[in-house]
Formats: sequence, C-alpha cells, structure tokens
Amino acid sequence: VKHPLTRAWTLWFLMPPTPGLEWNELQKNVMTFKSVEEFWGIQNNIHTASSLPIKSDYSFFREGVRPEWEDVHNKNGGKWAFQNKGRGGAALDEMWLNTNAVPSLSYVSSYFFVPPSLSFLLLTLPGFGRHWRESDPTGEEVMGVVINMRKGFYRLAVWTKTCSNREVLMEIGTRFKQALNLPRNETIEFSAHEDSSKSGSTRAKTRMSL
Ligand code: M7G
Repeated sequence: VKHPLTRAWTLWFLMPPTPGLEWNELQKNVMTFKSVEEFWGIQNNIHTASSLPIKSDYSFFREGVRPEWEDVHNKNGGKWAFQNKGRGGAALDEMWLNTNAVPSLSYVSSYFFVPPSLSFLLLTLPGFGRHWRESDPTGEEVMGVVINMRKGFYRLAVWTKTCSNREVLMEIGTRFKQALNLPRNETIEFSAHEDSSKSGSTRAKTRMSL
C-alpha cells in the first residue's frame, strides 16, 4: 500500500563545477516520487546531505519545475534561506529532513490512513500535524527546497513562486524557521531570484527577515 502525496516531487542533484559544462547542465534529475513510502525509500538510499562534496546541492522540486531561477515558475519568485558555518553533520541532516517536510510531506492528502510505524516518522517532523488539511494557502507558493554545501558553510532554502504575496510568504518563513528549530537569535532571510541573478546569490539584497 502506498500513501499518496498531493503532488509529485523530483529530487535533483547539482554536480560540482565540471570543465565544459554550464551551471544548468550540472543539474541532474535523480527521480520523481508520489508517495510517502517512495520519499523514505529515496532518503534511505542516498548520501546524506552533510556528506555531499563541496559545491554540490540537493533540491526537491515540484515535478516539472527545474531548480533554476530561469524556470517560468521561479523567475518572479524568491527564497527563504538559512546560512550557517561549517559542514553541519547529523544536525544538518535533520534540519534538511525537516525542511523537506515544509512542502512535500506536509501536503499529504488529508484523508489517508497512516500506519503506526509511519505515523511515528511523520510526527517527528515538526509542524506536520498542523498542516494536516486539504486547502493550505501556502500550497501554491512553495516550488521546492534546496541545500547548498559550500566551502566552509551550508545554506538551506525554500523557493517560492512570488515575491509579492507577503502574508503567505511570512507564513512559509515562519514554518521553515520552526522546521529548522532555530534559536530566536538566528535569522532566515528572503531574497528575490531576480536580485540573486544580478548580484550573485550570496550578495543578493534581503527583502524580509524572520
Ligand atoms: P548559489 O549556488 O545560489 O550560491 O550560486 P553560492 O554563491 O553560495 O554558491 C552560485 C552561482 O551558481 C551563481 O552565482 C550562478 O553562477 C550559479 N547559479 C546558481 N543558481 C541557483 C542558478 C540558477 O538558478 N541559474 C543559473 N543560470 N545559475 C545559477
């Protein structure tokens, strides 16, 4: 028995820079999944995020949306991001797993029956129960989630479709921050992809912070 998600998601892997390849050519579509079981099947069979090579990324995006600013679903959008020093280790892997729950597992259809073993796993994801409802206003905004492993730091992000839907974006940011379980003095920042593409992402202007 498979427990369906409300939509299909695709895992992407960004390879470290390779001579002769443009940035967009480094994005590899790994696989698409549509159920809770497939999600865990992938998680249990890939390298942990914290062990990825420097300059690589994982992304989970809606099926049909590439994890790129240029995609028509992203070009007017932006991202909430949390950046921190170091490689993160097990604590980062847990934060990444909880970030995955912001768009995908939280939008599991409200009517399915979850067996006890699985519901335990789901309930360990912060905020899961809260989002157990069919029409979620944030559902149309979230395009995907990304982890960047870089030299000396990492960045976790939730990509959104717009930069203008302020109320919904603040709700997404609030859930993201809860999912990360960040202390109050740590902040997440929202930037527009348009600004990132002009300035290089790490210098992109912050439009909101939480
Ligand atoms: P990053 O990976 O967002 O952050 O962007 P980083 O600076 O902390 O590594 C690094 C670089 O990758 C950018 O300056 C771009 O050259 C390229 N890049 C990143 N993204 C997300 C895109 C994208 O969506 N489209 C294109 N064309 N290049 C990108």
